[in-house]
Amino acid sequence: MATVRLDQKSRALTRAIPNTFDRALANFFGTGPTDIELAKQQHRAYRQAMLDEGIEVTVLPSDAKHPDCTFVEDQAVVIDGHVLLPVPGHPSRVNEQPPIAEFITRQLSGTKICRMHGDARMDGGDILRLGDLFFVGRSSRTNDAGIEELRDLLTHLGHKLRVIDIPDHALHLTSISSTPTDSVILAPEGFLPKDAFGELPDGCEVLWMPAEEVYGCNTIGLPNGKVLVAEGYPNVLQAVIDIGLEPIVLDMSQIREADGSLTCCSLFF
Ligand code: CIR
Repeated sequence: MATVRLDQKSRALTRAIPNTFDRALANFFGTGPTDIELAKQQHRAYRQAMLDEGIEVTVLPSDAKHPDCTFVEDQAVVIDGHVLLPVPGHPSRVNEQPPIAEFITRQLSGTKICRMHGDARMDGGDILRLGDLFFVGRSSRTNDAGIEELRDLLTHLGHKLRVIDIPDHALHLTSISSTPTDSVILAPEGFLPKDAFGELPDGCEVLWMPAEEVYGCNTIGLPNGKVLVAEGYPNVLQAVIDIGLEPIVLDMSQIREADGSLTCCSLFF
């Protein structure tokens, strides 16, 4: 989940891989998972890696009617303890949300929950946080009305929002970038213009990776100086080591087949 600072990552919600995972949407990184058992194993290893690093991990049951239900990042936006429930940008994913909304509402009781409405559409995977600066992708899943609803919440919380146009050959902003720390953005060459993120606060930087390592640019930085990275992206691996992080490398091959990256599979709250 890319809407929390490092120090806010103590609890993560995940959702098990359904037996229908081979029918997940797949139009970008993959052509569809072929080995559901392996996907489940990879998902277990992902959860275990977070548990091993002291994150409290909850697993919601899967929902066979929704092959993409594992990708919880898209279904709720949690910012500084406030919750925005987006209308997901793909119709097949709209009804994944109720159990996630119910869980988050229970966990953050007393918090005001905002629900997107009307024509607004957004997938949580289009939001990226760098310290207290936010970016949102305008994509095939996130429209201007959705962006304005996010902006209202961020303005209320005193945060700034910058909009980035996502090219047609990418799904979400977090499919092509991440913030392994609160001062570093990893992004691939050739997907976004070099000035896409605008002028960054002092001490912050974008580390540009080779285009062929686009999938590897999605990482999850943890509060203890470790970082989850996908297996198979040597430049990304070296980049996180060079900024002083200790990588934990995970095989994400079957999850990638469904266009899912590391952050897509969790919701920090
Ligand atoms: C989809 O197309 O919606 C899923 N197959 C993948 C969602 C990945 N989520 C993300 O990038 N946040």
